[in-house]
Amino acid sequence: MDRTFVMVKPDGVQRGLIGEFISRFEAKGLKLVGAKLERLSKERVIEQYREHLEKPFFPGLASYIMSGPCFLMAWEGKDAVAVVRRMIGATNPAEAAPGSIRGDFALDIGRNVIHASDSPESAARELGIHFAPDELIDYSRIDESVLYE
Ligand code: IDP
Repeated sequence: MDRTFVMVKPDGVQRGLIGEFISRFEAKGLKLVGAKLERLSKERVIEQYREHLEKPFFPGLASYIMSGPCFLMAWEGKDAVAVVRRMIGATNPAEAAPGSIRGDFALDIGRNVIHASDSPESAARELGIHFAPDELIDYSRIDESVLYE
């Protein structure tokens, strides 16, 4: 089973969309193994988005992510990293497929409501940035016996 890091960005929190997004992942069959509401420090934003540090949009991205609380989650399931990336849709909401989260709930690349890790390596790195090991919970969900072959 994969684990992936997902974060409702401040615009998603302010717009009251946390529950909607959680419902989609739960309905898919993914298992929530960690969650918390937090304001990210500048250091944490730099670590999270270190590949974009030199990009012209980085200052705007950093102030957006620090503009209010984020809702941080860890989700587990078969191919969870790839599945969640498809569920959130393309980075630019204008190009995100209808039915995806960004396709259904956002318009602007600079306010795209949600983040999810883009590879298993990023997922491991990002979960390590945002969660202590004891904040990720191992447990079975009752429906696992019917979800998987
Ligand atoms: P991702 O979030 O789909 O993985 P990345 O290319 O890793 O996309 O970009 C990280 C975040 O940086 C995006 O989700 C978006 O919030 C922001 N971003 C990326 N490109 C732009 C841009 O051209 N203008 C403003 N913000 C951008």
